[in-house]
Amino acid sequence: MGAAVPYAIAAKFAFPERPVIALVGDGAMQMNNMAELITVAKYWRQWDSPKWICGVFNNEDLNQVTWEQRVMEGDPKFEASQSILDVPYHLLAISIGLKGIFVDREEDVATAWEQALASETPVLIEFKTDPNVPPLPPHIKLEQAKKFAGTLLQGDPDEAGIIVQTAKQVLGAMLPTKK
Ligand SMILES: Cc1ncc(C[n+]2csc(CCOP(=O)(O)OP(=O)(O)O)c2C)c(N)n1
Ligand SMILES: [Mg+2]
Repeated sequence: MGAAVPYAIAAKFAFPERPVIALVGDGAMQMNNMAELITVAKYWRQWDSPKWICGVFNNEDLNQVTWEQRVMEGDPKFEASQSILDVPYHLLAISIGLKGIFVDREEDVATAWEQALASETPVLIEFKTDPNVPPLPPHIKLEQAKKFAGTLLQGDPDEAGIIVQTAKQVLGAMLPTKK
């Protein structure tokens, strides 16, 4: 965590003519990547191409760890350590002279990337994402399923959303999709 924006800046200095894309969680943004956007604002005009994009996934959660705790330990989400502030990352980008795009609808995702890749200024795209979508691996071990079920039985603060999203994923994997 915290490496994506500094690494993307380093990559751009090494290959300024190439597009560079950093994909960052909101927790990692708050850790230190937000501060490094200021470095982008300071130097981007020196780059041969301005194409530098930061995609931020705003789920207001340290989600990987929240799910590790649910599935590996059987512990419900511990809000005091896991929930994080809803920060308007795209507005921060705009306030320091970068382009900021906010996306909270699936149908706007493709247009946002098209705009970002065509931009003459570095861009931050903020994607509002759902922390209750379970990161289900293709093969679930019995132990993981038991811990997950145990978490729900104990009462997770996000239980309703988790059940809906789990059902969607499981059904989505079984039902035929349009090719
Ligand atoms: C420097 C550092 N501190 C802590 C961790 C442990 N860790 C792994 S994922 C994670 C949460 C990440 O949250 P976020 O960036 O919001 O991404 P999300 O999982 O929500 O997509 C943490 C704390 C880490 N990998 N690196
Ligand atoms: Mg997050």
